[in-house]
Amino acid sequence: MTMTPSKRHAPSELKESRTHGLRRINLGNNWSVTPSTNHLQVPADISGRTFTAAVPGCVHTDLLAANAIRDPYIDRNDELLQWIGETSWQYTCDFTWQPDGADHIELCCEGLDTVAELRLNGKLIGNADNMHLGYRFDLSNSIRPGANQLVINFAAPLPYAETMQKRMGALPYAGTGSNTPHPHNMMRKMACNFGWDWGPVLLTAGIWRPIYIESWSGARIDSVRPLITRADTDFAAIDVMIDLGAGTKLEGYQVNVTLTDPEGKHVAAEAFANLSKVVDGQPVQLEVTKPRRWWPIGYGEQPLYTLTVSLYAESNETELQAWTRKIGLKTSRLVTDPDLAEHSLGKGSTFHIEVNGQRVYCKGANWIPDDCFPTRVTPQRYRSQIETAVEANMNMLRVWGGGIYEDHAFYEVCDELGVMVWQDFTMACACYHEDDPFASWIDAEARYNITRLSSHASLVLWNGCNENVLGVYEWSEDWRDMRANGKPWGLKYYLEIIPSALSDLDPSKPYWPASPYSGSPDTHPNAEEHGNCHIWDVWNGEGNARNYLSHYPRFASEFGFHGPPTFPTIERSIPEDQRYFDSPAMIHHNRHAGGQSLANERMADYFIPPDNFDDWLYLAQVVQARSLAMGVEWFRALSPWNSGVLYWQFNDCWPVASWSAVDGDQRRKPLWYATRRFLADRLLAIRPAHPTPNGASFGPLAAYLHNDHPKSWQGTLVVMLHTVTVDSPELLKTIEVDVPPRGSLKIDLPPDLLLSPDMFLVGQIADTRAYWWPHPDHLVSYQPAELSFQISNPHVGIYQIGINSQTLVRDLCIFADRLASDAQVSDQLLTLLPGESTCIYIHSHEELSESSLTRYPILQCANNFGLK
Ligand code: BMA
Repeated sequence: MTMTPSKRHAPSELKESRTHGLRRINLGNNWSVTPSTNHLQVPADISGRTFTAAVPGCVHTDLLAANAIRDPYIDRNDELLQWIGETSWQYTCDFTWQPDGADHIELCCEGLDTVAELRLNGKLIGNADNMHLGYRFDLSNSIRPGANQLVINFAAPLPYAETMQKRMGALPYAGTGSNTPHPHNMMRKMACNFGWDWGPVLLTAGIWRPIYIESWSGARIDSVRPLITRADTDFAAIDVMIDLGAGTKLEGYQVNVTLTDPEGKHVAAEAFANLSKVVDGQPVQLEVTKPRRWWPIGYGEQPLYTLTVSLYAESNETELQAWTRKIGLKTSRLVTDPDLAEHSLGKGSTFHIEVNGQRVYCKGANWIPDDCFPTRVTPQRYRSQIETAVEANMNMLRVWGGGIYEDHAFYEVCDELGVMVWQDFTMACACYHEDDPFASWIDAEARYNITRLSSHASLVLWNGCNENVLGVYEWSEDWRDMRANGKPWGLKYYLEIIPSALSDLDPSKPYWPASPYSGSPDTHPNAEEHGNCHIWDVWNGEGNARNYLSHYPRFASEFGFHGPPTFPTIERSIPEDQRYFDSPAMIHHNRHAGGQSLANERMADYFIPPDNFDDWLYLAQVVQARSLAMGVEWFRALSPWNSGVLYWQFNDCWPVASWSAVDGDQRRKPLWYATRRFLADRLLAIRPAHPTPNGASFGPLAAYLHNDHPKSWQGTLVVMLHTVTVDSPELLKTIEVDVPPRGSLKIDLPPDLLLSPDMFLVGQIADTRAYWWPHPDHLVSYQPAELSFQISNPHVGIYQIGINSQTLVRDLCIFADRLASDAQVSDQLLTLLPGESTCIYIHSHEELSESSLTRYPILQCANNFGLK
């Protein structure tokens, strides 16, 4: 039976519960998988074979573990594996089961990818058709004492999507980049599994989240939604909403709810003697005086309280089941008020996040599935990736809608570290049918995931979709036709179905229908004075990163610049003879429709693209980092008009040239190091005094200070005019500044500056520095860098490099990971003025050749790529 909302299976909270009444048998072992269709394309050495299956897992990772296929992340191997998505797969599990007299025996599947028929001992127990939904199937008529066999048949995803397209009618979709386009909008499977403009087509199948049997009698807690309705300085209130399992008897049971503080001290408790109140949707209300509130990182601490909901049989006070979760006391609000007064940038409406009533400046990036096969992303990997985001001074990640509703492991780290999460509902770059089965699928998955994730403190905003409103306004004729001619394209989900699910299940969190969106379906979704924007005309269209300066978004939730992965990641994925910028393998590992040639066009805005691969790699990474700095610093300069920057994209799902800061092997690209600087709490930037239209020359300049810090920022701002050839800077401005906490300031610079190609500006307040380079490098007469180094190896695995520069050196990088693939450098893209020194550290498990560290191409700087 397909899951209906009443049969909805409780999300994985129950996994942690230690219960007396409710018995759980994990079905994570003893699985095998075999191709179940005899398509001609199934290779002969695989056809008819049975492989050990990991659960949770998927077909690709099982075949890889058996060495039956080549690694799809290497070279162009993914092309050879397209048959997998056209094949049906049968998963089989043998298990033993002993009856325990329970009234209910249910199979719980937290994630099936995707269209599946389930049989126990040959009897049909149900079907599934949505990867984003959990299922619960009744086993009471099919399970038997002793040996049992569970078989799950997964339909081949690609033929299924194509059949749905024929049956229901084709609708526009996009996003697939240079991949063969497949209709990702025709089934409820992670869209990017169909290939995206940064990811390969690797259509897989499998049991991707835990699977287990639960048996119980009398009563069962299906899920708990702790909704924080108030979190003030003196007082917090929690409405604990308890959903009971279908078939629960109300009489004779009781729930007790307790809350303990981060030290384990009991702070609140309530009991419901009568479960019918729970069924009526009445909350168990908890109150906390003097709460320790949860804050985003940089705004306060992240204390986590422990909430426990226990189910008891009244007769003998036996605890039947317990649900436990760490929660944070916080409220969030999205403020979208119309502007009362005209601003120099226009008049529109605000878009900013408040946490506990305090406005928060959002700094971060978009998060995509961290692997094409999400089950490979372990809790440790989530932790290290999110720590890497925090280390780059990010306080927000947007979980993008072409992927998944993220795992608890992702959210738990964000809760702990204070990273705000913006979660999209998973609809991206497509029009969707609004009738069944889509309407019931999307309603069910929205309700399931709202319930599953509502307890996480880090979740501050729900968002309806990615670019679907933008598409019907702006994209090709077939897209625009949908809106122009009033055809259904999915707006009902963003304006009705999802808001109604949120109002039923979690009215405590804010919602926004789309990214981008301007507050009404009748206003252009990318209107910069309203709502949030995606700024893609720079990378995709007008090119030169200086064109970010023509934009003035209230909140930029996407914009990005491509850059290749790090060298060791290329080394792992691209054969040696293919390591040149436009080799077939390099082009293949860049799924953007513009491909590598677009990357070189963008490079030409700064440098003359070199033939030498080592130089090309360095310069392409520099271009990415500088371009994002151009945009992010400008948007921050526009604060408080602007209230957030989330660039595209934080991570990658395989080794690929993309817009990411961290590559597919989790290595930090130079952009990551630039990010740590341009997202620092205190930013000093030199930019034009006003938005500059594309292609126009910069008018007067200004120094901008954005103080994203709870203390005021005082000091002497000094702005000097330098030339790259002679070391005799000229003072342009000196002024005492006092920037209020969380405030910003603009200081105009002399309006009549004429900056020749060899000139640049340096602004400084104490240790915070800003540069303004008005001309492309290929016009600048850099002197060769004169550097001296003191290298020492103070501890095993740590190298210290003191660097002294007798000349200007720009964007110096030491690519130690070319010597040892795990080596990590403490800083990159260093710019030093004549006579300046700095010190960096390298961590490496392997021994490094100290003399190689300062030699080309390990060491690179932009000085070598100026005017020839
Ligand atoms: C936006 C995103 C993604 C895409 C990215 C780069 O459209 O929402 O769909 O990968 O730009 O093109």
